[in-house]
Amino acid sequence: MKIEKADVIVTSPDRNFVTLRLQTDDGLTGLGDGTLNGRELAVVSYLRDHVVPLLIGRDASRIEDTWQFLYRGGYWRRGPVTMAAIAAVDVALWDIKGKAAGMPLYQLLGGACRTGLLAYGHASGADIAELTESIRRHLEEGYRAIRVQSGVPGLHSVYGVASSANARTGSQAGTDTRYDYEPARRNDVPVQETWDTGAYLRHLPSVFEAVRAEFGAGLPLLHDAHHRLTPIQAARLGKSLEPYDLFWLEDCTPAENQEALRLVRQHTTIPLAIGEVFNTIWDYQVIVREQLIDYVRSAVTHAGGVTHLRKILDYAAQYQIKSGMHGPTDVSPVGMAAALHLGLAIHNFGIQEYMPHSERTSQVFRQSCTFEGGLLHPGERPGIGVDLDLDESGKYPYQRAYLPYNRLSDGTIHDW
Ligand code: KDG
Ligand code: MG
Repeated sequence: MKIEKADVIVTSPDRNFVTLRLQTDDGLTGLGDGTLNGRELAVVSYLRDHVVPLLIGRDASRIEDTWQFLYRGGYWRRGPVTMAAIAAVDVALWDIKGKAAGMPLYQLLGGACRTGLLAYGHASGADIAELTESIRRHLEEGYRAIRVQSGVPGLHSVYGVASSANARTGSQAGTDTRYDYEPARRNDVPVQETWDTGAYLRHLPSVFEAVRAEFGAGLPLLHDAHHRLTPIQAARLGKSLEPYDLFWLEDCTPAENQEALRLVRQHTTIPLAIGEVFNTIWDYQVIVREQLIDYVRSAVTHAGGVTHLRKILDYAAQYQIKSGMHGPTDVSPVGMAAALHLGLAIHNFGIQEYMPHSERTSQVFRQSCTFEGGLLHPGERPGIGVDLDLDESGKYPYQRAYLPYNRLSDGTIHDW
């Protein structure tokens, strides 16, 4: 089972995706996701110029060996570009192995530990009325856990909050516009937003108070602070949100400063999730060992694939830390499928982020996963269960796109 062909496919059905497609000499194909939002072409070059030439002729069944070869052999280890490229190869090889065995990937990983994966959806609103409507709509769609993001009085727009009434009313013209903040905005330069931490800290507790009053005590609620707080601000936020019993507070401090979480932990019992920008087990070494977090946020796509993320999650399991894999729409259906197989097979699954892809994306990537009763399932097809329609993907060329960035009112650039 030798790798005979390797293609890097870039397509933009409402947003950019980077997919590696491997083909073996016995006719099997495998797909891997290497999408890095806003820096996609760096991974394309890494794969096309440096990795693909090494793959041709390799034994497709040797997944761990190929992982180690790409990680150690490259000398320059870690980093989001490298680890997304390695993830793409890793998942494509797992896809091939599943097809060769005639089994869905989760079976190769040990079989299902549960019937489905609890998913959380993204509700948002510029004010409480809009947020309430958005939560209601997600509940109607079957979500049983909700991420709550809110506008802040005095700020024109806030990342994670859908920005227009139109954007909150659902699918139109084949494109799901609910999450208008999420397909990175297509501009030649990134959109600038204004941020005010004080206003945010004063406002947020009243948002959760209103949501709890409306939806009761039982609904799991999550919140993402997008790395914007200092350690002491994060500690204060955690304390002020404790009465509202959050499932987690995500990315409360900048991810580089792992020791910051010690201070947050000293002051609050709010569960902490971090790691969507981490890409190796080394990024988790201190915070897992010292039990400074409760959920690992890395995606299969950004943390070296199924092979490496499984090692991170097994390490975390020794400390009762669970998975909370990153699942925005910039993780492609291929990356998402791999996450669902892994989540089904590990014991320490916690929750899965789930933002449905647009209709166009789903026409390019034919998926077998299901979402029923608030639970995701990757399906029973051999491998990861996703097909790429090459004719469809060819209709959508790459479009330059950037995430927005923040400045304070005095012009200082702030954490994203
Ligand atoms: O590429 C960045 C997005 O994936 C990010 O905005 C999503 O913070 C995010 C989340 O929790 O989904
Ligand atoms: Mg996040």
